[in-house]
Amino acid sequence: MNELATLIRQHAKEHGFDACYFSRPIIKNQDKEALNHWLEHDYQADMTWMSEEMRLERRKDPKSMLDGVQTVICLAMRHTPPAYDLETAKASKEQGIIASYAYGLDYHDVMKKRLKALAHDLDDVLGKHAQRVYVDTAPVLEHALAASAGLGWQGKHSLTIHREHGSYLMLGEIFTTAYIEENQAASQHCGSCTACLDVCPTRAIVAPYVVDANLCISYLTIEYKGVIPRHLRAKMGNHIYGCDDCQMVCPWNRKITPVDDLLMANQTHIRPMLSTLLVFNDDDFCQHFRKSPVKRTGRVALLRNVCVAMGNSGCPDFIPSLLQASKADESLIRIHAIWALSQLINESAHVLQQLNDLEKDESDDGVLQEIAQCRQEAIASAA
Ligand code: B12
Ligand code: SF4
Ligand code: SF4
Repeated sequence: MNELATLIRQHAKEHGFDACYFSRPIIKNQDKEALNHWLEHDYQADMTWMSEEMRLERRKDPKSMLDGVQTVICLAMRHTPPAYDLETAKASKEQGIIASYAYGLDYHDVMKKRLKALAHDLDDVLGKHAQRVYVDTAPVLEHALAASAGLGWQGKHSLTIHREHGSYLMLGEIFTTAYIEENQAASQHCGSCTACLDVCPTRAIVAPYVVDANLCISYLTIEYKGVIPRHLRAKMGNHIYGCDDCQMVCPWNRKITPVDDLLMANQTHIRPMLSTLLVFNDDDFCQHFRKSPVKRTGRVALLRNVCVAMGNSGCPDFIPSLLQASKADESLIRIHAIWALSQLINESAHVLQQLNDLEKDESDDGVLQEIAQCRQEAIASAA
């Protein structure tokens, strides 16, 4: 590697980045075609911004993001890996699972600040040049650029894997008009492994490298704000915010070293008690998840997820708090609380009685529909 690249890497390290690689601002044709294919199948679900023409064109052409851009500096920052193994997490059913990237501060804020500070330092190193920093939300095909830069290859779960650091990483980029010699593109190291495809609870990895967001628990619990499709609820287990399952089984995450987590993992966000979350009002929620990415999802969607996790818990102790939640102001919470109750109450006759009681005071179409479906199921299971 040349002197300039070495110097930039040193600066990147000082700003807390664990990996720093360089690419030309070009997306390969096969990546453009794969993105088209993904959108044609509606794998983006409700994230309609992904198929907006202008944003799509920009995603396929990094040169459209900054006039005269010559180099994309691809950076990665590690975060604390999941603080438990898959079996333990799934077995402690009174607790919810939060994805490890969300244990601490919101990476968008932390990384953007660090990218800007690094970019500022690079002004001295690169001389007169223009630059822009991006993390996550911009129309940038981050995996494809990271792979071209040699930062890591795209695993079959679709995430970027660094040979040494694994995949518990967040990605960010600095686009610059300065020319920095590019690294060699990353090579593939998944081999014949299919562990991530096999473990995915909802079979969201519909083919190697292709994730259907409609089925992905990460999408359902974070991005999606509607009623969780009934056939997916039981498969969500106790995941209440995001999902790391496909990364937890990956052999490339087995040997990672301890991380100096700049997102500052917060112990109270690691597998919180479901019963504590379900009674959160707006103030409790905002205070508890201040500066956390969970805040972006909002209280109502989080409580929806908590109800689903309670429904999957097999713990009848949750019934009183779910009965309370089935009278919440928000119909989204009521719908999922009613479903959860129907999963936890053993006797069909008792379920039917609760449903009749709830129906009396209900006027929302969505909730009435849920009651009708739960009733049908209770009758079928009694027969
Ligand atoms: C939309 C989005 C999602 C969606 C869709 C995910 C997806 N796989 O597309 C949802 C909400 C489901 C999601 C979930 C998660 N996300 Co997300 N997400 C994004 C976002 C904003 C865009 C991704 C995108 O463009 N998808 C569209 C598809 C078509 O793109 P793609 O997956 O890169 O597709 C490529 C492959 O299909 C490939 N391909 C197709 N066929 C073949 C064949 C071969 C042989 C090869 C090699 C490649 C290949 O070509 C395509 C184009 O390059 C990026 C940030 C960004 N701006 O890029 C973050 C990002 C990918 N997410 C991230 C994270 C952390 C997650 C979660 C782990 C969070 C969690 N713990 O819950 C999960 C993981 C779920 C998963 N297995 O993907 C990180 C990933 C970090 C890393 N190590 O890679 C990113 C990069 C954000 C960031 N800045 O750090 N995410
Ligand atoms: S994040 Fe979870 S649901 Fe999504 S692809 Fe990975 S294992 Fe499947
Ligand atoms: S689990 Fe196996 S197939 Fe999936 S990304 Fe890791 S190495 Fe590749």
